[in-house]
Amino acid sequence: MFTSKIEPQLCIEGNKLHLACAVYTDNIEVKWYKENEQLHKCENILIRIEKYQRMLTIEKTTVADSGNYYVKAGKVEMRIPVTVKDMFRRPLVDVTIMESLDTKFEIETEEENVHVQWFYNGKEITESTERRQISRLQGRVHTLTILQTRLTDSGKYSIKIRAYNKVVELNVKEMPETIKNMSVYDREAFLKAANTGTTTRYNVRVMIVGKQSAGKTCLLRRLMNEEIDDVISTDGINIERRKCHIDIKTGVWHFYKSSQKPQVLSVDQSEKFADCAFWDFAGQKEFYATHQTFLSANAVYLLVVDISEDFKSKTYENMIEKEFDSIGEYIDFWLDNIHCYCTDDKNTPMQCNEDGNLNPPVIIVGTGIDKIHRVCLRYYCKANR
Ligand SMILES: Nc1nc2c(ncn2[C@@H]2O[C@H](COP(=O)(O)OP(=O)(O)OP(=O)(O)O)[C@@H](O)[C@H]2O)c(=O)[nH]1
Ligand SMILES: [Mg+2]
Repeated sequence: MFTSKIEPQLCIEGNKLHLACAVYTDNIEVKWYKENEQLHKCENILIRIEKYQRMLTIEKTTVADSGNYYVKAGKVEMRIPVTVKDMFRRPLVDVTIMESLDTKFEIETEEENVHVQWFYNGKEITESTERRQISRLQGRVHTLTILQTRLTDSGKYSIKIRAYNKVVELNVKEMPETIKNMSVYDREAFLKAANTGTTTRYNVRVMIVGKQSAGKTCLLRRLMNEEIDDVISTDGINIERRKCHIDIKTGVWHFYKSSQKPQVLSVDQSEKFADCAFWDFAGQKEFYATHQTFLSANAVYLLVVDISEDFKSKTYENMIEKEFDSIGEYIDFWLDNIHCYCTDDKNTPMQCNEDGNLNPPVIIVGTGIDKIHRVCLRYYCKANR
């Protein structure tokens, strides 16, 4: 009966499905079936005869049109498996969002490079504007992004691909009072974190430790380009924040002048710069017991040592109940202390850094060089080489 075969069909919803076969003579009547149900001509179905050709067309397919189709001529039949795939791998869905956040409508189509049209309340969005951006990624992913969504952006958004049309709702909610009342900086940070799902912050802690009157506070003041005339003995710990930022890429340290206010990094800057905080510890032995609590491995240490000091005879009275034979022994005492307390820290990423040196890094800073006579200094340098 049939002189041609119809191959299994695969199409994407919204597209036309066209089945055609040829019969032996032009007076053969054929009937079309989907599973057991006969198909008749209607708005969406076209059945045509052209001499030996017998044709069935479904104008606009849906996923529900998938199944086994049959074309029958008398007792002879031919089976045609048909699969109609969903237009979207990822469909368009309704969105509820807080004002000021970015709204993103995103779909992934089964077909590559299809022509997609976006509509807002029935009106086509023909091109990207500053706040409303249309884009196509990798040929299949199509997005409509509304930056800093406003309450007035609420409404019906639709996407049209050929005859296929899908409408979704955008519901923009007012910003809660608690967020409105935040500082500009905090609100910006909150919105950025809410938009991206993450936020990155870099913090560096520099701990300045050493014996009483070693010159810790003076060193910090000098680093900050500040005067040292009015320096008094530190009581507990003095923390200086937001006066120094470190460029993450270049590693360059930027200090702000004492006359400048502490600098708060903007949200964008905080991903490029680390806020460096200096912890200036008091050197009196009475504070040592509490200092341990603050010694963290996630820090850089500046161990300040007055190199003009006579460690053999003087340190014993001022420091803890320990005598030192040399400045080297005194420095070892501090290094042991720092590394001993810090290795207990569960947040320590590693005990040694890339150079194999113990973490945290300790930089020894010698003060009081001006108190040593030139001749002694030469001798001193030779002896400690
Ligand atoms: N000659 C000289 N004096 C210094 C030097 N560094 C600091 N001083 C003096 O030493 C004294 C103590 O300095 P600070 O910076 O307060 O010492 P500190 O280590 O912070 O002392 P505490 O806070 O009590 O632990 C001050 O009078 C400073 O002027 C230095 O390199 N040479
Ligand atoms: Mg001090």
